[in-house]
Amino acid sequence: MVIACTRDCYDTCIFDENYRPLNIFPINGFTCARGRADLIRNERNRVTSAYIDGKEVSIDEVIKYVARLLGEAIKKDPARILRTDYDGNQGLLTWYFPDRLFNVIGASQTDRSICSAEGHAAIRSHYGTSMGALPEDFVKYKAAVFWAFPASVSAPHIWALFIKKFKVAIDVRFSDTARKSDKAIIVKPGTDVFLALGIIKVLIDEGLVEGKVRHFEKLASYVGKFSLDYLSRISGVSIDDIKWLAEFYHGYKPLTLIGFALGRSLNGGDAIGMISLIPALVGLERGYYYSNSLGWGIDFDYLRGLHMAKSSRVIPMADFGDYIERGEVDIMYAWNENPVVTLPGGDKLIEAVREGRVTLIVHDPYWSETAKLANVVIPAPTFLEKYDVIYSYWHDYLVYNEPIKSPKGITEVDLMRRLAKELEISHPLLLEDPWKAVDRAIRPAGITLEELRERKVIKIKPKYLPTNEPDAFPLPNLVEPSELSSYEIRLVFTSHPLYTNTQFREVYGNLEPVVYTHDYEGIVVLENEFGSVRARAVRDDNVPPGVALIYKSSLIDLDGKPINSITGRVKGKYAGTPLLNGIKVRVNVVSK
Ligand SMILES: Nc1nc2c(c(=O)[nH]1)N[C@H]1C(S)=C(S)[C@@H](COP(=O)(O)OP(=O)(O)OC[C@H]3O[C@@H](n4cnc5c(=O)[nH]c(N)nc54)[C@H](O)[C@@H]3O)O[C@H]1N2
Ligand SMILES: Nc1nc2c(c(=O)[nH]1)N[C@H]1C(S)=C(S)[C@@H](COP(=O)(O)OP(=O)(O)OC[C@H]3O[C@@H](n4cnc5c(=O)[nH]c(N)nc54)[C@H](O)[C@@H]3O)O[C@H]1N2
Ligand code: SF4
Ligand SMILES: [Mo]
Repeated sequence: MVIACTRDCYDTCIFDENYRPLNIFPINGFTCARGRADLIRNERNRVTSAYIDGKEVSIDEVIKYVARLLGEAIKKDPARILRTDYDGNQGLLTWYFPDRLFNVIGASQTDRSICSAEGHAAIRSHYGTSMGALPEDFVKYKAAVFWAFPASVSAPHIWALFIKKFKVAIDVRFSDTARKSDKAIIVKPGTDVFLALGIIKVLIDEGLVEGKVRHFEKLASYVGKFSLDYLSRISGVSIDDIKWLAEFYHGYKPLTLIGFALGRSLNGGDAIGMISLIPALVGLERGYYYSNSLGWGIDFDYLRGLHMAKSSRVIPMADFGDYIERGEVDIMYAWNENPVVTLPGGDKLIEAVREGRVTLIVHDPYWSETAKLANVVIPAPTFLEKYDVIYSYWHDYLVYNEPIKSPKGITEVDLMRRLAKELEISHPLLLEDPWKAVDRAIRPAGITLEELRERKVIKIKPKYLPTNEPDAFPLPNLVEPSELSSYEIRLVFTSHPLYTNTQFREVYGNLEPVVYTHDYEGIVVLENEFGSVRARAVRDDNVPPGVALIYKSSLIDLDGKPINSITGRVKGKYAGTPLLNGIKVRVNVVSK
């Protein structure tokens, strides 16, 4: 029996029945601070009963109540029901399959753009697939470039494979990864595309191109328009360092690892697209890694039932708060996500629920901020308490998870099916056996459910062939970041080693909202056109002037307000990903 950690994490550790990490490549018998604390966490801060307006009720009662709410709303206008979900648990049955109910009733959805969508779309626009190197390929490289990828924190098993190799980190600050690398290149927020173009320019001008990219002539004539001087000035990277990087690429042929966080920055999609071409130019095939999730062939659309039913409306996550504020949503149903904290404009959801404009229904194992706010709370079992099938966005194992703890609450699949029954909806999507659907969804990956149940962990054969025709070679639409006036800084966010997004505070406590900067100290108000939040500024020499760093696990300000009150609205060009990294704010020091 095995169990994979289902959290939103590159590594997807696999454990034995005693919850010891398996000693197989690339898990290699170790885990992180969260993996070590999962059994303890499982007993804390749990939602153990259902609640309606704060009153404890049975699961049967809550199902009847929610079905009635949904039923009335469907009659009025199903598009005014917004279901929202993200990757609190990456299981095929926990995250994907339950979506069928909401597609069948024609509810609204978010565009699920917040994390990796921008880069997937950008890389696919060049290669037709975003599938990159596998862990097995990683170990063949003698060097690596960690580009906006603080992997020593955000992906400990990826980092471990490069401990003894030559590493370059490209970041806007001296991250732990940058400090542990052999060379750190500090770029100005949102200007990586200028740096990438600089590297491409040197490769072309100095005759260092050895490989092919589609439409090479178009690319060459495009980069020919820029002087190295200009690209250096905008990116803040010296001409010497740009040349060094180009020669390093040519000489060392490193693997390029591109962090998701880049997709949430200015010019993010274009930066990822251009960066992904650099390995090809020096003759490396699949010489990059971003996310492999779309390369396994798993039919996520089938699981969600998109072959038969679709949402009536897609709400961009970047505009989440605005839709709520404009009164476009009456009922919000959230699972596997903590949107009060993690979505732009979460403050608008708090206001709307408190004023009775939105009825919030939450299905979660833990008392998240969203669960605490909700009108209706339904307990969910954790990944240690239910059967599921788990894939990784890095390694190539598919895992059959079996419970090692007795369940608290009702699974996502059971809840969806019981709601459908109560609503008297007998759509074939909702009648299909969930395991049959899983079997169908994993067959294109060359695996049957029967085999997986027997062997528990199976390697998937990746599909490198383009899944879509690459578009007409997209060239960047460069946006130069605006100048900072005095008291203005650019906020960036990063992972904390003890938490996954908002998870794990039941073990490691609440993180104070601290903003690490070069210049400020004391209690500060961070303000922009969307509002203001209060945090504690701490001086940090690893953060250059003009930049401010916040851990993405401390997104509640000193007054209990989501820091995401001041993010959003600006969307990425490829997938609409909200601009989070590099947003400009004014700093006002209010006390020491
Ligand atoms: N300002 C700012 N905002 C950000 C980011 C940033 O860098 N800066 N990062 C963004 C990114 S990259 C991401 S991915 C998002 C993450 O945003 P979320 O997905 O909202 O983050 P999590 O904290 O992982 O929340 C997941 C929720 O799922 C619940 N959960 C866990 N397991 C299960 C389960 O089995 N079933 C159910 N029903 N629920 C479960 C957890 O208890 C938790 O409440 O945040 C985004 N928001
Ligand atoms: N321990 C831990 N691991 C995690 C998570 C976690 O919460 N905790 N979250 C998981 C999730 S949901 C995700 S999406 C991934 C995210 O993991 P990564 O994509 O690896 O990145 P982040 O941790 O978000 O950190 C973003 C980095 O980008 C830098 N940065 C910001 N703006 C720019 C820019 O314009 N250019 C460059 N070059 N750098 C920039 C920041 O300084 C920071 O170092 O990690 C996953 N792994
Ligand atoms: S959070 Fe990541 S590194 Fe930690 S146990 Fe889970 S998969 Fe492994
Ligand atoms: Mo993410």
